[in-house]
Amino acid sequence: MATDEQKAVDLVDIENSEWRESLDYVLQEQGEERVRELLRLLQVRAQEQGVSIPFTANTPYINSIPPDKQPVYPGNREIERRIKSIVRWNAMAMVVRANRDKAGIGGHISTYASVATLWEVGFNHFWRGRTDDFLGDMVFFQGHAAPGVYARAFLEGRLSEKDLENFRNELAPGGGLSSYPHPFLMPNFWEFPTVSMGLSAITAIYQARFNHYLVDRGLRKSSGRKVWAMLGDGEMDEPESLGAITLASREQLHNLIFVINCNLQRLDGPVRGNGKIIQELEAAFRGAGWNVIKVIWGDDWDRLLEADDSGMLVKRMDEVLDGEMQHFTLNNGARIREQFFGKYPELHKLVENYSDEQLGRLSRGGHNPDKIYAAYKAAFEHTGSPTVILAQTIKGYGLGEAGEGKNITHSQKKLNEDELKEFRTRFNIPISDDQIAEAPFYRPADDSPEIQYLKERRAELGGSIPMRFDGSQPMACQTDGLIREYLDGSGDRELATTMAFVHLLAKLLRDDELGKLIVPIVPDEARTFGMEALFRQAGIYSHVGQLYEPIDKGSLLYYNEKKTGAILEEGLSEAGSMASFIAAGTAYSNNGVQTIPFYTFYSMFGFQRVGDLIWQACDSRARGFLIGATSGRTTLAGEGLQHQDGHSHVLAMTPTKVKAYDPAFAYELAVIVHDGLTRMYCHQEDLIYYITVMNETYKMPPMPKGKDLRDGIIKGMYRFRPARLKKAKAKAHLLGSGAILNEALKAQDILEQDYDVAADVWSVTSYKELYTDAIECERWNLLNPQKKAKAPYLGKLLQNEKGVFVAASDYMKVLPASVAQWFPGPLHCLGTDGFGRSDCRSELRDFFEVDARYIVIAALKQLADNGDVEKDKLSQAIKQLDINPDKLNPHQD
Ligand SMILES: Cc1ncc(C[n+]2csc(CCOP(=O)(O)OP(=O)(O)O)c2C)c(N)n1
Ligand SMILES: [Mg+2]
Repeated sequence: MATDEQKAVDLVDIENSEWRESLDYVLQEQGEERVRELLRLLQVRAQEQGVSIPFTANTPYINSIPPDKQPVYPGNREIERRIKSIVRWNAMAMVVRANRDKAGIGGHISTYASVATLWEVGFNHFWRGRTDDFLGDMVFFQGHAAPGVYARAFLEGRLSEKDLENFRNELAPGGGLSSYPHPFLMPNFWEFPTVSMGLSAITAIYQARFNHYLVDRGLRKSSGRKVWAMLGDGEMDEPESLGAITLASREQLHNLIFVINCNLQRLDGPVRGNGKIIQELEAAFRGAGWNVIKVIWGDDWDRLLEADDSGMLVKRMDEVLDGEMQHFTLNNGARIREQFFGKYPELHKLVENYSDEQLGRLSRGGHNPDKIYAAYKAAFEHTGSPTVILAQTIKGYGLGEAGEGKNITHSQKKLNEDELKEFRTRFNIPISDDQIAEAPFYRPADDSPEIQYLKERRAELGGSIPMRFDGSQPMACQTDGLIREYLDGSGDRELATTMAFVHLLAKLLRDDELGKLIVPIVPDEARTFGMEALFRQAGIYSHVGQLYEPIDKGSLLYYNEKKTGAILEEGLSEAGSMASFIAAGTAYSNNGVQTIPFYTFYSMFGFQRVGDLIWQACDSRARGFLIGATSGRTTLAGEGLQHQDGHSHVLAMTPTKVKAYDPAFAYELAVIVHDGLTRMYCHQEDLIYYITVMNETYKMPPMPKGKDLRDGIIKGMYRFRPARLKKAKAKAHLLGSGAILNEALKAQDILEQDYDVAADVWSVTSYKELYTDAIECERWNLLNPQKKAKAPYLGKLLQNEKGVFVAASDYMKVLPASVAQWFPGPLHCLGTDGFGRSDCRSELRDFFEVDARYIVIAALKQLADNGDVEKDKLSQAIKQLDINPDKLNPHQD
């Protein structure tokens, strides 16, 4: 006899199945939209009755595309499987062999092992190469799975066996393959550097947006190209990975597809052992407005889901933790039965006719070509928003005991003979037992079905990828006229170098030739830099134009958004702005359009905040101008510790492709920008110009007459104002940079008028240039002792100079100190080491000891040390100049 309780349970079951059947019926008779409408009505009804429905951004832990919605797979599955197996083998063998020959050389096996199917479906059916009339898709490959890309290029005949042998052996005779995707190292192969985790996602988003920008600005035709970012699940923890996803949906980037390889593991262990990374990412992306497609289970699970009337299978799928899933690898059927299905009697029964072996073979969606193809096709065809595909895979798939699904798998680089045999047998590679220990590479003959098929597929899709193009055309170098006016100075008008820069940028934007190529980028700081005049002139880019009337429409400088706008106003995102800089700076290669980015930012939030993206920009061979505005630790008054930049020029020393300048005057700035345009866009050099500009206003002098100083400005130093005192008892040289050059000029007056010391004032525009030139000469001299020694520019410039040297800048002392050894006499460095303070310029310059008074006493000190002036003079000067020797030490206090 059924108890009351049992009756209630039965009733619930009946009710459940009635509701389900009704839904199935409506779906069948009236379609999806009607189902959605009814669910919406039910939700409203429930809410009206006070039933609160908990928020969930998640869908059940099953595939988003049901089996009956899967398209027919268009390829030859059997041959594709063979090709994939061979690529797997060679990718693994590359790493094993590299580490056998050179212990500790590194490389990764397990990541490619997990993504192989995801990538092969892309290679065979989706990713289009560049042709004469199509730019090709942009594919960002997960960096440490690079061996798989090399292994495929080997089958295509693009790489030789020798190349593969020299994986991670780049300095071998004839060169080798770089560890990861680096356009700097393999400029004809890799397009996107991806191995600084997190940067792929954000740079891919901005590349996708920049593709729209170019079309909207009329710089190229719409092409339908897609941007595919192949990412890792662990990688999604980086803030840059998720940091820009709302931009992608806001901008409706349906040209963007993320594929996240959810092997549930990162380097040390599970990504979310106690949770579910796929569900977590689904919620984040759905919440951000993306189209989310989950590819979790392989097709053998479809039959189980179909057979399960209890709903318990989905329940179990929903609750199983990623940490548990790691146990459910191949050969682990008994455990799967016990721990996955065994939890509920209904499920245990569901698989009672399955052998352990069958359970072990139940596959994940990310290893199933049908499921992947269906997801890719849906993503390809989706409109209105970007798509993310969350594909579940097994890390180290196929490695068996050597590492499949194990926590150590990420770092597994060696396979012993038995493990190699197991791998070979599993993937059916024709290598005999007596050869196996060598782990030879395997490439079927050119006329084999595999190679033929692979080549046909790539030919059909427009050719090999990845392939980096460098089709940019040198531009005409007619920019002289653009800078002429700045060489004459500002007369009585007081200007800051920032204002001069904005003026120059406006002028470039108006230029008939260059204007259309200029891409001003700014992270919500345009007004700070006085750039708002550009809003009206150039427009702020918005794909949809301006859908509202701006509040300041009546004013001259209103917030003018438009579809053809040139300015990328990135909001408060320096990382996003840098990603835009990379997109614009590499458009010459990726888009066949030589756009010229000018990214203007608070200099404090440049190198130290987005240094890795700047590093990546160099690897990407990006070209453009980085403008560090409001720079200088004492020149930016008021803002204090976290804003005052006295070190970006030190950080700018690090990436070799960055040229760094700290100009004092408008003409210097103009000459430097002109040089940048000439070298990057006329001569096609892969360089980035970092120029700091400041907000202190003063009269901009004309470029001194008599001799063209442009060469000195570019090389880093020239004499700006020679001593006027002809007969003096001592000589000093005062070096100044940026706004601090004015302090050197004041010091010159004081020294000459009050201390009978003649002083030359030099403008140092770039310590980095001086340093780079000097170390180049030194290196050459070291290696060529028989030849005539080369003298560094600095040495030549100062060879006839006598006296002492004092350098002062708004940056750290280490900057001038870096070139001290090439001076003909002692160099005293003044600079702004220490944390900034909120105060006025004069107080700050006293605090940091960089004003004219300190320059004077630094010169007198050295002259006193040399015996050229009496020691008393120095003590007198300290008093006369009102310097407090007991003041706070800016470096320590
Ligand atoms: C910024 C950064 N930090 C650390 C690393 C080192 N690293 C390389 S791969 C990796 C784990 C990646 O895990 P996941 O994204 O899940 O990729 P999988 O190998 O599992 O596919 C780490 C920590 C890196 N390359 N970049
Ligand atoms: Mg992972």
